[in-house]
Amino acid sequence: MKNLISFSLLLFVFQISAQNSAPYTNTSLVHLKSISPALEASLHNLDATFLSCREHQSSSDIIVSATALNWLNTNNVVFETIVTDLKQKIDHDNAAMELLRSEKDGEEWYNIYRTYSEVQDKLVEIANSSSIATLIDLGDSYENRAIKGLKFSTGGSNKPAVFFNGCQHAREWVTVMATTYFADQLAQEYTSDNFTATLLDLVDVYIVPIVNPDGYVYTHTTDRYWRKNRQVNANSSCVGTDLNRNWDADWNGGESTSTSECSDVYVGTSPFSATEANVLKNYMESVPNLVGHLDIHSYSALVLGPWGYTNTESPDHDEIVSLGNAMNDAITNTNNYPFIFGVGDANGALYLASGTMPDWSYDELGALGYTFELRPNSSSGGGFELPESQILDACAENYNGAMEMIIWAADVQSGCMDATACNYDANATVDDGTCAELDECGDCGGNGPNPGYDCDGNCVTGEMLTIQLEDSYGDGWNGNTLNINGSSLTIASGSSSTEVLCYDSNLCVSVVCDGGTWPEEVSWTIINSDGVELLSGGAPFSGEFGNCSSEILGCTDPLAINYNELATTDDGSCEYSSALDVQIINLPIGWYIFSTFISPQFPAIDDLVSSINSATIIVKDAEGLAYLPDWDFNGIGDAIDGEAYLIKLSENQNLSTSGTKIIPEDFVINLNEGWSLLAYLRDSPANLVNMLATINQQIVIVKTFDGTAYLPDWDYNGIGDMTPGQGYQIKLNSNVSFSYPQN
Ligand code: 0X9
Ligand code: ZN
Repeated sequence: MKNLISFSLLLFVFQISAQNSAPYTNTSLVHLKSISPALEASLHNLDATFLSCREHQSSSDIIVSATALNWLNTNNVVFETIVTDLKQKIDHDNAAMELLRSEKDGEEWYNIYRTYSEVQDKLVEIANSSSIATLIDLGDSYENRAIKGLKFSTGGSNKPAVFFNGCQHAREWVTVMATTYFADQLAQEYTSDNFTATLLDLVDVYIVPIVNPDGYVYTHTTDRYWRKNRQVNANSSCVGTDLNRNWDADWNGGESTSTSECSDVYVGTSPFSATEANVLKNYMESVPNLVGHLDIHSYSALVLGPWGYTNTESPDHDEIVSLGNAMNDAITNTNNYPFIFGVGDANGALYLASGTMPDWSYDELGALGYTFELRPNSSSGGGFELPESQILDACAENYNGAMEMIIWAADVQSGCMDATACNYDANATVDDGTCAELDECGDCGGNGPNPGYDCDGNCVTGEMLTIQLEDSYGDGWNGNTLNINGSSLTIASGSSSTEVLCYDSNLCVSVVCDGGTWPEEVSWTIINSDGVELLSGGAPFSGEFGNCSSEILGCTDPLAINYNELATTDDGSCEYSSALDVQIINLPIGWYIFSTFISPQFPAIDDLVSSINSATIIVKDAEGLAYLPDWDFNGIGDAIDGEAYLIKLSENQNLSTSGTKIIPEDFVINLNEGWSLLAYLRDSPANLVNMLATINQQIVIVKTFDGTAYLPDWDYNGIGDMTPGQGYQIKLNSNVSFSYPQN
């Protein structure tokens, strides 16, 4: 409740301070499966904002007003609504992040998206904590904010250098987190990881998380989906230049560009007319021996090599493809989140673009210039608002991809250098920590055969699964895969496919389905050889079937004497006692002290009194520990044989206890000096003086629940007989051990 109150309070406070959702009042985010040039033009006329850059020709993520939404409906355009109320979603995300903003220790810093000023603080913190990181100030933005970064260098000259930057596009928040994380990790691993230390001794690394600070601040304060910088345009009320169209590489070349100041891809008045592009250009030109550049964007899950303005292959094509694939594999293998590598329009995965930054670093500086488009791959995966829970995944993917560029620049042969390992690489000059051993099937680094199979791929269990895969749109699974028992299944094209797999029904089989676009079209069913459906689902999915609950065998019948309440499967071992001993105890309303001559079959106090639960207010033991049925609280645990208990009832009750009779002459009762509760363990009444004769010298007083007493010093027995079912208070002048006479 407290959290709810503070959450709504924060929502309220934050709405006053941040208005980045305001432009999205009454807008929705929709997803179009196919879009013709005519439809695109109509949507532009309706002021729709296009977001995604992947599969641009065949699909689009678009922000639409209520009017545009109506228009789509009345014109029978097929679309899917991803976010109904975009303003509400942005407000909600903002408020959720505010709750965590003060938590900044270690990886916590990466749990939410951070502001410009938080990132500046982090850069200072990293520089202060690392012997090889220096804070660099590249220059000021149009609105005079510092464009800062970190340089990692161990000194020396003529080393190759690589340059990484995020956030040319203001709304691509995850790129700020990923580049900062990259710097943070390099600083830490320089001291903790030999491989990273070796690389950083060979290569100078520059990292600039926010190259568009004005735009970034604007996405926090005013407009969550702002893309360009915040430079005023002469003769236009529209603000901003697309920094990634303002570089002098096919500048204004017509591929995904516009000369309209109001466009999101406005090229500016000339190359480097945008203050920030000019600051970056000057700094990068001053870096000696720059061999690689990585411009980090989101979203679409792509690795793009030069050129971006033409599909013509560049002179360094082979090397570009080799490094591009290495980076793409490293990213994809991090969390099995598939990225696609390509040059130009990446085989139609997106569009060509003129005037981009990496094409300039390639054409003008001779550095291999790449673009990353980080997670997600689609708007249904969160678009620019990748869920905060995935920030660290995206950071780890970017880290592994970017590391490949450093490895390439270091020009080392990295690999396993342990000659006894199955993946020993005699040419390796740096050990990268990947050394592995042979598994039982002789596979290097493998995990043995999949359950159900032998090493030759034969199905040794003979148990088969049929898996039916469906795609509702009929165009294949668009990169999604169903991973089950070591096999990765998909539909390459068309609407359905059936596969057969071996498995072992004695084991738990995990099932994961994800990894592609259009997950909402995916469905599948897993059926065993008896035709029983074991599991079905869509994408994304994570689950399991088979023998998954850890099974405990035993007797599951509560009436049996060997009942095991932890057992999940009955193994036929239950044993029943032909005649349970039973004692009925008459309990009066109000307080009473009771005891039993039975060792109960179910000794837990709550089980023992379960039949009179509704009338039971409290049960207490001699130490004052309590069982409170109304609170379902048992502080006593099990009733102990030979002990008496206090009980308070709201009405008279008969308590039935069943189990085995205690043999009184064999049962030793130990009582301490002072007050105790005393049980009576015989099955018939008998005079108290006779019953307690063996400890008579040590008794100060014996009392019943209602105050009747036995006082040996006065030779007074007000109690008379001890009665089965009753308990007594007893005060002793020393510790005693005794047993009752036999029944
Ligand atoms: O349009 C861009 O600047 C980039 N996409 S984004 O969604 N982040 O805006 C893509 C640049 C295109 N690059 C190549 N085609 N190589
Ligand atoms: Zn971008």
